[in-house]
Amino acid sequence: MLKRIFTVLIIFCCATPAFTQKRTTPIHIIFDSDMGPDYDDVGAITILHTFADRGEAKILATIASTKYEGVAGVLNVFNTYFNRPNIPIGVPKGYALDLRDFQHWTDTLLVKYPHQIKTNAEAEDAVTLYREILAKQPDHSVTIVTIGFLTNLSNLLNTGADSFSSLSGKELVKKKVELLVCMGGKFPSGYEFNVMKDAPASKNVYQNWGTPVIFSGFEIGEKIKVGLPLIHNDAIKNSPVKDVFSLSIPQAAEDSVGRKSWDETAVLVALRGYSRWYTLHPGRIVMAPDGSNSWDENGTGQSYLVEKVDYKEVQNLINQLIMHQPLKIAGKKTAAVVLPQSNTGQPKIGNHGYTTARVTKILKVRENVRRIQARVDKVEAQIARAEAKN
Ligand SMILES: [Ca+2]
Repeated sequence: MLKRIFTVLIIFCCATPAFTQKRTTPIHIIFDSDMGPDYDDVGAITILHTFADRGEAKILATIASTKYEGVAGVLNVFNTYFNRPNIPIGVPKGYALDLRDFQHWTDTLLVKYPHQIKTNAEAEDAVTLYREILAKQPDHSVTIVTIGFLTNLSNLLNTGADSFSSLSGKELVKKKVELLVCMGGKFPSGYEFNVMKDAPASKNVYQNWGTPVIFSGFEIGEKIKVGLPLIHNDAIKNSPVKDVFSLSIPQAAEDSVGRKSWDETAVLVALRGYSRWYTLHPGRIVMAPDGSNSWDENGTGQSYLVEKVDYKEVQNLINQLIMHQPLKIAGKKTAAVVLPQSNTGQPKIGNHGYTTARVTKILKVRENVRRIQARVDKVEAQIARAEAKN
């Protein structure tokens, strides 16, 4: 029992500062997401930027744990929409899953919203980016929130010294990271998507991660359903966040009262702490070879969230947070590209009429237009130089 109390105290004191009050110093955070198969990641990245706009978070990087072509662009769409187009983006360059959404919100966003990073090749290697960023941070200062597969974090642990740091991956994590918040696992036991899709990576991380870990388990986000206030809010226009929920909610009967909020809860706890809404159950996760997990009550260093208040309190809060809109920047143009309208007045995108092939074709046309414009700019510059000489 003493060990359990000690573990709770260690996690509470070291890993979760200023939980219920607005922070005066921002949390330095790395966001690691499988931005694509599900769309709770979209709610999560919105909450991330919401707290950054409030001065409570400094986003060090947004990193993908899936590698379908376009995922770097999708992350860049959200970072650009929230006026942070230069946040570093990482994508796994080695083995990784490449799961994509069935609702076609990712390709819709890439057609409709501005993004400087067009291809995954333009993004940095996820693990290299982790090492580069962690090496520069003060000791024990970084929070990592992972809401996808554990692929990158496992690869990070397996790295050796490089030009960024003489430390191994394990040493670098232990020295620089304060807390890992993981949307993964089902507690006290069960199967969960993020954990089992890359089970060897999950096992490596859970066994070898050298800082406190808080799990937001499947059971936490499952009952919190969000997005209806967002999609019915007429004041929100040209928003990629609203577009994703508007496109996706009608495509699944189970989403009719809102999408489940697994990823949003993890980001919320990473940035505002757990103690207002949850208690911590200490121990350590145990992985089975089939990707399922259980919980070692005698383990140390890790905890999973246990509901403390009515889940609707968190649901209401997340519903509010995901309606956050970018801070107004003087002179900034409207974010979205105007698309042709159908007879019903709905944009002809995603499930409103465009197939993937159609979207791909539009992307190609847009790229051709960009190239032609670049040539025109070049010729105009040559003419201007020639005129200046004369
Ligand atoms: Ca996710």
